[in-house]
Amino acid sequence: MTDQVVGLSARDLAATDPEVAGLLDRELERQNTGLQLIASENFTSPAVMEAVGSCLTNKYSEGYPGKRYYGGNGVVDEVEELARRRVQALFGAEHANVQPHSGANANAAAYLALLEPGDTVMGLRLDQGGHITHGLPASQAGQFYEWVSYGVDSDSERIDMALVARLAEEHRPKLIVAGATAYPRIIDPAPFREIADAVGARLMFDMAHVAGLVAGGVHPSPVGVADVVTFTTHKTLRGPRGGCILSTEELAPAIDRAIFPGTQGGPLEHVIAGKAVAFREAAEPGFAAYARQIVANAAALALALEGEGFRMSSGGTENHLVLVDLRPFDEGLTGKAAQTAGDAAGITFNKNQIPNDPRSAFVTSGVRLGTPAITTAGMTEAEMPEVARLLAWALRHRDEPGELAAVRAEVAALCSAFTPYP
Ligand code: DSN
Repeated sequence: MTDQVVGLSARDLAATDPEVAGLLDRELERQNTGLQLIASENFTSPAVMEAVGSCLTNKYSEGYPGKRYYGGNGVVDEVEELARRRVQALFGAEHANVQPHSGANANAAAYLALLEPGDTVMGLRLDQGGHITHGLPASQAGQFYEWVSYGVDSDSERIDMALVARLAEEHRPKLIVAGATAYPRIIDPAPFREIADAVGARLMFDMAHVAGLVAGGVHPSPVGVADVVTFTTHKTLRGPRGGCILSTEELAPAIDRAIFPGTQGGPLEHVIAGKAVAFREAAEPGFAAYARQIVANAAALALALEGEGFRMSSGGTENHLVLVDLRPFDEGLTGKAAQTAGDAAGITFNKNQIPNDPRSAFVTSGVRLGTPAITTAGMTEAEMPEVARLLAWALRHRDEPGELAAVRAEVAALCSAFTPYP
């Protein structure tokens, strides 16, 4: 092989593209030495990353196993079938589509399969934990469908199921969407099913955040309850970045058509191989223990944060995240300022509105912290008081670079015993 064969001599990234290699090194260092508390992130396994970085990235495979538009897809068909079989077995689903590039794509396709433009859909308010694909006016779904939003009860800050029932009765939606992106409690699919049945609506459950908790048996499964279940593979499920749709057999043709050719072209078979690896990992007995530990860590973190003067929205957590009201800790502290201080201290999380937040989504009075990644790194309840102490220290001294540097050093010391990619 000569250097004239473009690219094939470029086997070593550090030698051929030091600029990109240097950036990857810096990001690896950040992930290894900081506290990764973004609730929707995780550390996937080297086996998953090997599959995602494989030769499957070279292959075009529009269509589905056995029905492709291009040749050469014998192996790819086996990869995709394996991923489908594994995820169906993992969740007990009648049908699976493993091609969605992301959770947003999975949701867009589910809507395309189930709705006509102008149909009425119900979803959780975005400022009370819903996702942008659950009706943000600027989103594609927000423009195509009529959204009616339900919310949380203002005292308990839990989903107000009486309101869901009343709005469903009043608006007769074609589809009810359950699921959230920033909600610290279990979402039980059963009462949503009852309400959907009472008004003749379909039920979709977006379990992007809790797919790993469902796989680990810690949260009730919406599979077999909802008509369609969408999720991402990279959050609590700890796979590669991507999406997936589970459905009844009856809806399978509509779901598959809605992904291809409805909303996507060529699938990312290298990512689908990574999904297959992750589905196998999630079926191993150790994964249930991991899922339990995520939740135990979040509960311990909530207690420790309360001890530092923060308030937990809804009074605590039953899943992988806490939604923290910063105001009792410091009335003047915004989520935006907290996120910036956290970045300087090596503690990564995101600003997030709390229910009935007087501040905008860009400023916020709250932050969202999650435990999937630090649990993968090996932390347990024992480390949570230290995590809370470091966070409170950084936020108390958010305008003092020297103090933030001192927190950064202690964060690195803590993380040196919990390094995801040594
Ligand atoms: N961005 C994801 C989250 O952080 O919840 C949802 O898509």
